[in-house]
Amino acid sequence: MNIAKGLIGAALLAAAAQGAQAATLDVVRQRGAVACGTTTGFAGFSAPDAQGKWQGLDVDLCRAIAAAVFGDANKIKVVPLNSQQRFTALQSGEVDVLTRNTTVTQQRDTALGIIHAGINFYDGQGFLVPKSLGVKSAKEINGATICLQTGTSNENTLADWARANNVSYKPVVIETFNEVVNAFAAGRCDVFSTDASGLASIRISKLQNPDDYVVLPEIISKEPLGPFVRQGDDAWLNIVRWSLSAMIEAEEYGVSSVNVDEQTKSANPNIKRILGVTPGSGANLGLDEKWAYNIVKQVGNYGESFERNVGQGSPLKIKRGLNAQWTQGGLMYALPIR
Ligand SMILES: N[C@@H](CCC(=O)N[C@@H](CS)C(=O)NCC(=O)O)C(=O)O
Repeated sequence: MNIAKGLIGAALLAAAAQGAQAATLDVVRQRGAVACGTTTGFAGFSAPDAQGKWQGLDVDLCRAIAAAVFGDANKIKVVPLNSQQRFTALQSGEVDVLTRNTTVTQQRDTALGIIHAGINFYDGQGFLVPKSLGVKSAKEINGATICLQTGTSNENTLADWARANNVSYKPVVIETFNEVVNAFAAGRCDVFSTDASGLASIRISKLQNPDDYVVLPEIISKEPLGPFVRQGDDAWLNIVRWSLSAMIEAEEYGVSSVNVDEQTKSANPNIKRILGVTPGSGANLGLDEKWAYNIVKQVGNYGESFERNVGQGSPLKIKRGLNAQWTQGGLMYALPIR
């Protein structure tokens, strides 16, 4: 009787242990790399360069997490995912974090077993059209065929907007990014609709003659883009959230990859805490006290990453706009490291 009970107890324990997820930080350390889900190639945010090295604002966030965890921003494993595949890849443990132009919505943040860890790009949905269409405003696209990618929030947002504005359209929904872009380039649809950042990227990096296309002035939604992790691992959620916040706060205090060593001598108590000169924040995260120093030194602050990848130092030339610091009229407001 007792033996039988013991056996059942052991079986239950084993089943519980199998069901429980190992701590993500342990998995990451064991692997020796942070596995980040990115796009399959979306210039400025996550795409391989001519040497095959992944670059972009979202890749920088992945590198920042690696710098925080390992003191080495190169310890990343990039897992390219199309829009449809991304949530399953995170849920199943194939990736530790999604660093991939993903809009935070209430449904995604609650019902999918995943949770966001901050916002690294404030965006909104828009429209890209060939100039030859002769359309100046979204209100003139009645009756158009519109290209969209499967598994994006863009499908529903467009449907809502069209209904509210009495616009009729024919959706052409395609699963992979390259195919949907090719369909648009080949004229199989009149309009491409996705996040404005996506439209800027497609126009510059995917279309033969960018000047033949124009992004219409209307932005029809809020698309706050940010990293996602699995629910139920708060320690890992904190590491991702604070890695992003450290990049943003470093910019606020003028700490950059160029001056970070000099800044370790700063008398400013905020800078001393960010750079681990005054210890505490590293221990709080279970990381080295130089976690944020390593991020800034190896990846740069948020502004550096923005300008290099999508801003004035890049072909996209996206303006800071909503992504400027709160001190400059934008929405980037880092949680204080203290
Ligand atoms: N922010 C929207 C759209 C994000 C999205 O997946 N956009 C597409 C079109 S720009 C994309 O990144 N595709 C790249 C890929 O599938 O590799 C969302 O979260 O649903």
